[in-house]
Parts: sequence; structure tokens; C-alpha cells
Amino acid sequence: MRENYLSVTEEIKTAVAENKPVVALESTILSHGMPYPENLDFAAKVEKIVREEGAVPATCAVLDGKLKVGLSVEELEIMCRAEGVGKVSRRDLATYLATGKRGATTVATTMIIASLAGIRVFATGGIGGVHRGGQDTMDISADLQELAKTPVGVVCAGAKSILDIGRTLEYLETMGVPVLGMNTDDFPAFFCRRSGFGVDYNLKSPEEAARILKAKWDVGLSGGAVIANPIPEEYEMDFDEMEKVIAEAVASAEREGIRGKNITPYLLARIKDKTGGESFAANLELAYNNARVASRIAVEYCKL
Ligand code: PSU
Ligand code: MN
Repeated sequence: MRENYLSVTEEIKTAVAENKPVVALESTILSHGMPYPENLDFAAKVEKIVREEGAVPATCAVLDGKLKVGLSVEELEIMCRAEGVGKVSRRDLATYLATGKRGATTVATTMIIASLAGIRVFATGGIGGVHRGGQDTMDISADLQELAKTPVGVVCAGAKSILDIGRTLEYLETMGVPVLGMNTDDFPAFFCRRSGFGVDYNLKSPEEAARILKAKWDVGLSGGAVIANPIPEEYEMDFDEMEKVIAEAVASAEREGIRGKNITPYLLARIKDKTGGESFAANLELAYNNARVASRIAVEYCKL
């Protein structure tokens, strides 16, 4: 039955069957995280980086009632134009499949689709988490539950401090999700290399990351892992300055009564408006860097 919904390109199918490295990529970052047409260049370049590292890119989306793994140029264009493209997290998935609506996949949904296709490593920008004030609103991204459930290693630049990073890390600990830092003791805060909160373990290499994932799944532990990869130093932004912009964005979301799935895209757009090109350039670079590291982990994982 599942095969009726899953649509994987021949290239990716073959790579998975032959134990060749494949890296999943999400589409919410395209449709709801970046402007058109800049996101088109990004989508192409991130896939190119994965290929240069010796892995096959697998951008995921929900189109025509199918879970798409690997998108054509035309399909990437649809996701980037984002006309009538919704944001699909776990709870939305069945509705989009049954109605044929177009959907961009979040971290949670990309993990689900990657796992169904046999892909073990996924690169994104930042994960969702516990929102500021989440102890009252209960606004906790479904990404965190997914990390506890679905066996995919997620390479990200940590989490944006639009979130309550401390509570996000507490939640991940409760749910039994390893939080591994790539050559860092400090959990990165997306635009900034440090959040002030620690990781569980400082990874020395992609090979070590691959071995930890393998050990986890070999003994039958469910769920994935966060592999937190700091933004390259040359693109890092000033922490205090970012804090100010983010606090302003959060306050404005509250004033305007933005809720639910709209809050993350709203905050991202607001930050981009306030910090202009600099934060966008940083966003691109950290995502490229994550794609690079994820590909190296995927390559190492296939050797084990
Ligand atoms: N954080 C970012 N950029 C993003 C997202 C989060 O810095 O594009 C997207 C990802 O797709 C993530 C989703 O999975 O937002 C989380 O949304 P929510 O908080 O509604 O679960
Ligand atoms: Mn939410």
C-alpha cells in the first residue's frame, strides 16, 4: 500500500538499494523560508554540493498525492514559487496526500519521507523547537517528537533563538534524542556559533557521527539524532544584535496574534526584513555547510 504513495526517482532508488550515500533535503526552507527566485539558486547549489561530496541529493515534497523523494527541475520550481504550497508537518501529511494539495515538507515530514525511502541522513538549516513562552502556549514543534521516533540523522546549524533553546534541549533530552555537536561543545544558535548551552557530545569527525548513528540503530533504539554544525566563522553574526532583532520579531508576532504553524515563517520573514541581506547570506552559507557535512556522514555511514 505504501508504494502507492511513495514516489522515489530511479537514481535515488538505485543508490539506496546499492548502499550508496543519499542525503535528504527539505522543501519548507524553499517555500516558506526563502524568497523567490533566490531560493531557486539555493535549491540547485545545495544539491550540487551534495553531489560534489559523493552523495545523491533527495529533496522531498508532497505533490499530486505522492510523497516525492528527489525533485525534477520543474518540481523544484513549483516549490520555490510556492504558489498554493502549504507547510506540511506530520499532522498535515495525510490530508495533503488524500486531497492532492501541494505541500512543502518540514524537518518532521522530511524525516518521515526519508525514512520510508531508506535514507538515513538529512541536511537542513535549523530545526523547530520549543517556542519562547512555550511553557504556557505549548507551542512545541512536531520536529522534536519526530526526532524521538524516526531513524534519521538531522544535520542542522542548531536552532534559531526565535526558540527557547534551553527548553528545546531539555525536551530532546526527555525524548531520548542525542544532540551531537560537530567539533563544538556549544549548541549553535543558527546565525551564531554558540548559544551558551552545551551539547551531549563533541563529534570529532563525520565518521564518528556515522558510527554513533549506526550503534544507535544497531541496538534497536528508535528515533534519530541532532547533529549540530555551527555556521562557518566568516559568516557568523553578532549574538547581541540578533537577540535584539529576534526579541522584536517575537513581540510583534504576539501583538499581531500570529499562532500555530504560521509563527515560524512569520518570525523568519521578520528577521530577514530587519537584518536585510546579511542574515540571508548567513542562512545560505550555513545550509550549504550542513549539506557538506551531511554528505560526508552519509558517505561514512555507507562504509560501516
Ligand atoms: N527554522 C528555521 N528555518 C526554517 C524552519 C525552521 O530557521 O525554515 C522550518 C523547518 O522546515 C522546520 C519548521 O521543520 O520550520 C518548523 O516549523 P514549526 O515550528 O511550525 O514546527
Ligand atoms: Mn508550532
